[in-house]
Formats: sequence, C-alpha cells, structure tokens
Amino acid sequence: MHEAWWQKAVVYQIYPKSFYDSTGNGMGDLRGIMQKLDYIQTIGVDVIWLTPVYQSPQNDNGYDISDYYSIESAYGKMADFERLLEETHKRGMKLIMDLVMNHTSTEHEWFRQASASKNNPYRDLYIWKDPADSGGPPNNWQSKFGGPAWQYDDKTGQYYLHLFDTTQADLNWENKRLREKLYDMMRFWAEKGVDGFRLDVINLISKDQQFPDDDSGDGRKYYTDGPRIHEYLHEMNKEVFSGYDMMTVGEMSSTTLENCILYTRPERQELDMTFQFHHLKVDYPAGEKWTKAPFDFLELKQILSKWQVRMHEGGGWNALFWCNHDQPRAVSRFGDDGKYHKESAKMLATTLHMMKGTPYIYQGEEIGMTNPNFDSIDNYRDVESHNAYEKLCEKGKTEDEIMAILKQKSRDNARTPMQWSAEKHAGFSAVEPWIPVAENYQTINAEKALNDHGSILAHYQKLVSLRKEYDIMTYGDYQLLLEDDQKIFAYIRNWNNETLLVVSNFYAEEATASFDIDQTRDVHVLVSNYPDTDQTFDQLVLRPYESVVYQLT
Ligand code: TEU
Repeated sequence: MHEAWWQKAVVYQIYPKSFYDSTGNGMGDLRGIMQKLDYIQTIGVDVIWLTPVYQSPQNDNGYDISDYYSIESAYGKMADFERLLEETHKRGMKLIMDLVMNHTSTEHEWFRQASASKNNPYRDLYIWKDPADSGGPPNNWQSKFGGPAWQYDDKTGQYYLHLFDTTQADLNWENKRLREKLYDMMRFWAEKGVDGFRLDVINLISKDQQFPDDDSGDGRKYYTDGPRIHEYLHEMNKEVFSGYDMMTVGEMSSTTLENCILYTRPERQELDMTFQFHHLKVDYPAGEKWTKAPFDFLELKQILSKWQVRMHEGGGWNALFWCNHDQPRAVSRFGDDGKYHKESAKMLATTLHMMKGTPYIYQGEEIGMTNPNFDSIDNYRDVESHNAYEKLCEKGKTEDEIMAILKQKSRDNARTPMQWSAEKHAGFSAVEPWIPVAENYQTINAEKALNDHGSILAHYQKLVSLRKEYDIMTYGDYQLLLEDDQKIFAYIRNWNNETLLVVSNFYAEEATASFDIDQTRDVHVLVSNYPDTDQTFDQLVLRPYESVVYQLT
C-alpha cells in the first residue's frame, strides 16, 4: 500500500483576488490571506493551494504570467509572500503554488524578445507558423476561449499559437532550453520552501508537431495528452519534484482515465494526483458548455464511480472536487441554493469527501456560497464569459437567454468576493470590490457559520476530521449501489472488516432505498446532515437532500 502524507490531506483553494482585501484597493491580497490563516486552520485543512500571484496584466486573472519570479504588485511584495508561507507553516499547514507553464502572457520578456524578430534567440520558446496558403491561420484549431487558436503578428509575418486568450502565448516544450528555464524557475520556488505545485493545463504542453487540421473537432486531439507528455512530466519529476518532499497535482483538460492512471502511478514518477473534469460536464448537452441545462444525475454517478474504481484498480490517485475558480458554485449547480440550501450543501460535501482521493475545498464552498445570479453582462469580469456573450449574441440568442446561460455557467460564479460577514461588501473590502458581492452575503457568511454548530462549515470540519481518523476513507475500495436510482447516490467503501455505506438523496423529494447488507453487523451513523437519522436499512426513507454515512463493523 503506497503511503504518502497527501493521501490523507485536504486542500483549501484560495483565489487571492476574491479572498480578502487588506489594502483597500477592492482586490484581495497576500496580507489579507495572512489575516485569515486562523480561519483556514479552523477548517482543519492541511494544504493551501494558492492560484497565481505572479506578475501579470490580469487579462485572465493571473493565468497570464509576465514574470514567474515576482509577485503581482496588486497582491503585495515577495516579502509578503515569504511571510505568508512562514505563517502557513507555523500553523502546521503546507502551501502549494499554481504554475502556468503551457503559456505565458504576451507581456512576458520572453515573448517580447520572441516577437521582436524571427531570428531572435527567444523566438523558438513559442510556437510560430507561417500563414496557410490562403493567408489565414496555419490550421483550424480553435481557442478554448472562442475563435481561432492563432494570432497573426504583423511585425514578423507569422502566427503564434494561443490555446486560450490571444494574450496567452503557448510555450514550445519541444525546446529543451525552454524546459530548463522552467525547471530553474520551479526550483527557485521550491528553495523558498513551497510545498508543491498545481500545474495548469499541464496535459496540453506537448503538441503534435505536424500541427494538422482537425477535420472532426477543434484541434484538441492534437495537443491533449500529447505525444511527449509523459516524457516531459517524468523529466520534470526528476529535475524538480524528486529533490523535495512535494505534493504535485496536474490540471488535465479533456483528459482520459487511462492517461490519469499513467500520470499518477507512483512508480512512473510523474505527478501525485490529477484533476479531471468529466463529472463537471454532465450539464453540457452534446459537450456544449454555453447552454442552460439540468445536470444528468445518472451520468454524474456513473462518471464519478468509474474514476473511483479504475483509478483504485490502476494504482492512480484522484483529486476530488466539486468546484474551483472556473466552475459554478456546487450548491447552485448540483444542490439547492434556496429552501434546502444547508441540507444540500452538506449532502454534496459528504458525497465527495467519503470517496477515495484527496478532497479540495474551494474558498466559500465550506460556507455554502452560491452563484451570484448577476442580471447584467456589466457585472461579469471573466474573459471567457465575455467572449461567450459575444458569440451567443452572434448566434441570435436574446439578452434574457444569454444572461440565463451565464448565470448557470460563467466562471465568475465562483469568483465573487469571499463572504466574511454581514458588513458592507461582505467584510471582504472597505471599498467597492473588483466584482460585485453576491446579494445573500448577509445570510451566508463565515462569521455566521462560525457561530452555528449546525452550519455547513461545521459539517466540513467534521468530514475533514473523519479523514484523519478513518483509514478506510483513504485506502478502502469503492462500489456504486443503486446505479439506476434517479434520486439516490449510494456507494460502499470496504477495507479490512469495515464497511462505510454512503447514501445521499440528491433531490428535494423523499426517496426510499433498501440495501442487502448483513444485519448482524454492528451499525452506527458516522455522519449525517439531519439530526435524527434512521438506523435501519429495511426501508430507508431519505428526506430532501438527506445524506448519511453508516459504519458497519
Ligand atoms: O483552466 C483550464 C480550462 O480550460 C478552464 O478554463 C476550463 O476548461 C474552461 O473554463 C472551459 O470552459 C486553467 C485555469 O484553471 C483557468 O483559470 C485558466 O483560464 C486556463 O487554464 C488558462 O490558463
């Protein structure tokens, strides 16, 4: 049995721009995070994942890095980062940095040099191609933010590749000098004592060097989990990770289960764990994100279960998450942000945290923050959402139809300011924040949660503590039950002579279930989101969003 400290860890993701503003500029900052470390510690988490705070023009909120070695001034100085790291360690927590190495900002010095002339020594750090015979882009690949994935550069008469925004130029990982520059940079942060990295869209870095047209899609099959990806990750492991006691997690865009087993099998020395997103596309009819649609519950159960079983069998390791800074708020998406807000938020937490893998809590998830339901495009800040707005307008959608889609799918749903208290601006800032606060901050906030023993926060604290206490949560196997049930998500975990039965009603209507389990075993309720939970299995009647974990020994 492979044992590593991060297999029992719980990670808390901080999106600094929206966490806490200590300077009064309307944006969160590093000193603000430092002032909230005691709050984070009360949740019981082991690791903080800090999304990018490097120098950046902020076109994509820091995922467009212009200098890997300095801190964006709006967030503070390097001394502030070093103090945050020190204070995090003092509280017995670790901190991992978010590294974006598939692309840099076009304001990065490397790109400034590379775009100065075709024979500049930095040219080959990026991906440049001559126009097609038609004079247009070299191939038909599309950016994930809409439009062509190539931007024409007048000065040198070539196109450069950008899988994301035009201001995010893809790096050429075929270039060993580029890779060595990146490994040097990673060691710089490792030497500061950073405890690991979250690697942004790291499975996109290896492109098919023919750069062919994609006759059946947007080009992703020619750069996703690409030809040299395992070679590069193994090299990165040998060059950097292996020299430190680190935790590494790869964000894998449109990946496969087979590759994630290969990415995370310990003996392959690549990464420790991976984020995959297939379970977060069950409300994308025909794979189309920008539509308003209910989620497919049976598909959700099937995908999560497939990844649980096959990664366990394959020796891989899952990062477990419902939400991050790119996804709508979980309770609005899969639960109920109305009448059964508290019950459904707790139900989602239990359903995820009892699985095998390392759970991630996204800032505000622990207090049940919801989508803000902005009524105007003027409230949105996200480049992807604005591009989608334009594209939907061109498609002839009405304003109401477009706003209904953005309300459900925009990444800004997760980027509204953390709701600290019922004070103005939710206690996030003394001034108007960079993005509006959700209107429910007076009823949903950390201060209220800390004073409520029945809060969603208290439920997360319980789940985090159980992971420390019950090895079955870390090492047990997984088996889905009632797979065709339209309301109930039920699974069991087995390890040695112990069984956990996790039963969650995902809907507001009562649901009944019975389980064929040996009744002679001792049974007790490990955790529930209702106070007076039924102890028997004969005819289990689950109340709206009721979720119970039974331990059988
Ligand atoms: O996200 C990868 C990514 O593709 C997501 O943005 C998601 O696929 C997209 O929203 C689908 O609609 C990472 C970062 O998490 C994200 O914030 C960055 O914008 C992106 O990479 C580019 O660095």
